[in-house]
Amino acid sequence: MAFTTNNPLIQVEDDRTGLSVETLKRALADNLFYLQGKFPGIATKHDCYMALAYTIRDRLLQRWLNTFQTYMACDNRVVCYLSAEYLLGPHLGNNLINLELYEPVKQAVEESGLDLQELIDLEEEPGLGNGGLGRLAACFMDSLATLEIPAIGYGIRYEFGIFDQEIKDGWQVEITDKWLQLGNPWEIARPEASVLIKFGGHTETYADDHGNYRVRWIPGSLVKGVPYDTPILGYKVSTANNLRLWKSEAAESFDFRRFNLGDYYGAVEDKVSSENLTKVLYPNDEQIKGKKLRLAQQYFFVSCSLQDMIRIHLTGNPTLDNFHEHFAVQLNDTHPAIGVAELMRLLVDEYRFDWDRAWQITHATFGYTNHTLLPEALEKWSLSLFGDLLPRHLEIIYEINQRFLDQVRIKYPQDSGHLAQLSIIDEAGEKSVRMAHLATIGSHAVNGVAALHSELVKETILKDFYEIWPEKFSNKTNGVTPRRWMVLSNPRLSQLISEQIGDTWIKDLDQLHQLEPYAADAEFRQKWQSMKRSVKQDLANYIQVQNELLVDPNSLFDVQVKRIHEYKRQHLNVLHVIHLYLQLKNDPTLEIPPRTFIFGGKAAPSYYIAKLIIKLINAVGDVVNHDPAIGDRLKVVFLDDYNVKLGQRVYPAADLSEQISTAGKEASGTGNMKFSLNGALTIGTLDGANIEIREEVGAENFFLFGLTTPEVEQTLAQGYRPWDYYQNNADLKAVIDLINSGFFSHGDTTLFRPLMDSLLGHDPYLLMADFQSYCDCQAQVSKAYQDQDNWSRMAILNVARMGKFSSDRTIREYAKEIWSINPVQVELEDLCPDGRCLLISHTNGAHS
Ligand code: NBG
Repeated sequence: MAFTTNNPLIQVEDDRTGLSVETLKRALADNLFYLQGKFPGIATKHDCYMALAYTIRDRLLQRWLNTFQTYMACDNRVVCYLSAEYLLGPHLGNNLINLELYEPVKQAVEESGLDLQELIDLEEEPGLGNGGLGRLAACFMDSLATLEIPAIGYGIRYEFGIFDQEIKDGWQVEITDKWLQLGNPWEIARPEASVLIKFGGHTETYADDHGNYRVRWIPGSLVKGVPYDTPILGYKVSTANNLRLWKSEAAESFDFRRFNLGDYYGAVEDKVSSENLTKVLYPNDEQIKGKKLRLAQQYFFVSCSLQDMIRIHLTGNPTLDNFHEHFAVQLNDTHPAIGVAELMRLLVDEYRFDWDRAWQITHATFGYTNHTLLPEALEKWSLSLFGDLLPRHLEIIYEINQRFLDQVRIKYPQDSGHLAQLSIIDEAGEKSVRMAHLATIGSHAVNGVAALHSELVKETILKDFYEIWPEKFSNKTNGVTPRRWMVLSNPRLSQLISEQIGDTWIKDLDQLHQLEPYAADAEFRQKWQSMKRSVKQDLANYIQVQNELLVDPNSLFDVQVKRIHEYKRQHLNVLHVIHLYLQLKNDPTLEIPPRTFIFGGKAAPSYYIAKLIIKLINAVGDVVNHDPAIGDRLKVVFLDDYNVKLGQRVYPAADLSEQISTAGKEASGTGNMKFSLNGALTIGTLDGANIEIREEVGAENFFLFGLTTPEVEQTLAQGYRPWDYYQNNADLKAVIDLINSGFFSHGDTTLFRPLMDSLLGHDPYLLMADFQSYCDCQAQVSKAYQDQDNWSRMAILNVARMGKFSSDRTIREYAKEIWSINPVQVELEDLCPDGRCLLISHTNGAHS
């Protein structure tokens, strides 16, 4: 943006918006001085990162405010994505890509004597999520903005995100994640938009002015929700949507009444307990039963968000009667499902709607996405805990349930079995509220996240609901954003692709199809191989520094990075490593390509078996990596603290992607997509989105093994006996016996017993049943890797055929089929026409 000074010959760029290298350099120095309070001589690298981040944020603000303005001016629908988790990853690099500013900024930074990559690497990522679910929310925010769809992301501003992982003596150690310690330049607090949230207490009935029966909630305590906003910019568009995360604070920063009574500590305690609400993200796979704080977090952010939507709605509408026309609210799993009861409460108690109209509005507003079938992950809250925290919501849920079950009775007059199956209240054992039932009943649309998973949702956990409302159910296969997961993380690959087919694929991933013919082009395959080699060298360098281990970039990089969980079967991978190790020990002349096994992932702090799997990986690595008879033929690496940043290093360098969950257990997976989009081949089961990936890339370019979902069910139903597999398979027996002998644990024969006993005893995830098929398939992988030319041909075909898995495609489907929402173009217009703040020119006319 340029404005003219008194001298019409001189064009001066505004320091806060200008895009030339000179202006960027000036802005950097300016921000270092005025925002960080430093000059180059005393500034730390982190100060320089902050100055650069503010420089980029300044260039986002115009778009962000234009986006607000545009949405206020038009009465288009807005989608509100409610998610307890956003695993965003660092902002700086991504914003440079989306603003198309990478090159000029790189130059400006270099000319200022700094290194752009070094500054990018300094950013502490906001780890406000556990894994796939939170990362999906982040990819969705990127796609929503890129597709110019009006959207607000709502969530929680955890002070401590997912813990940092260190590996000590092979064990996981958790360190608190202090991501806010050095400040967060990407957010702006909006205390003026704070809201109050009630908890506990009791309810009373009364008759209103018209003699109607009403309920009033007298809370036991109040907490204030303060919004912190972060712009989420789309790629090559002016749309910057808002991510609004709520922080809890004491309603009064000090309880003066108590203070005056001399109860100083009581007053402080209130403040502390209010602030605790958004202190920490709960790791998943953790028993959440009885964790009242978790339910309080969920209610807190959902109520803040709904109140915020209502405020926005009422600025342009006289009543809430058309709320559902203005907002489509998507529930990311059941974590925000309390929203159904909360919107009913707001409409009925606070805005005095009659029940039926309130229900129509609520039902038309919500959509619910299910992300897991694992019984232990399905949220249930005991009635007593629920009633203590949210007494009014419990009454509302009873009323919703009553009315719903009345309909069920009419449909199935003879059958009380259905009532118990469908009820929101689970009467078996300690009575509890089933959040998935509340979400399903309160939403007009319910979806799973991959084709198989959506079918299983209909056949298993929500079967009885599907019978009543088949039209409510659909599938929306997950996707990932190519901006972060290709352009940003793999510039070498992206450049190679763009040289061949132009760069339209970045916004229209189906264009990757144009690469297909090049798979048959020997010259292109050569280029591909040398590109891959240098990407692998980068990771090898990282491993050398981090793990003090030399790995050969020509070896097959066999990678499994994801949360550690028994159903994901990292231990099946380890069994194969040991099997290969034994093979090589027994026959040193064996011709197999050298492999580097790379693992990464966090285990929930209280999930003992998952932590033992980490220990096993490291213990096997310790032996294998130092066995001179093995040399460079096998290496095992555990990368600590797997997060978005590390993912960006790892996916590009993989040759083989391990997607080996027990069939039927992984709802979708999204890592599987990132690998394949970066040219790794997959070894996988017919689970989650693997099935669709295989369909797209072709069965001949995918390494398939293992039981199918129906075979898994059948095997278990027939009385599965893992011990028999152990007894009857000499290779498997040798592997298990070696672990049990203490070979990997300095002679300690008890260390890995719990894990081995579980495998031989009941093996709920059928490792024993899938072992042989997995090893056979891995042998095919080894064979295929020996033909490098053909391997690269398959890799190119993988990339060329992965267009379906862009989150842009996923979001288009949600927008059309669930949200009925259209894009709105944001025009970049100058809010400060003379290049200075309007307020100044209005008040003193200094810039006429
Ligand atoms: C996870 C599934 C993954 C899926 C992501 C995103 C939860 C509850 N579910 O398979 O395990 O890819 O959600 O949909 O975290």
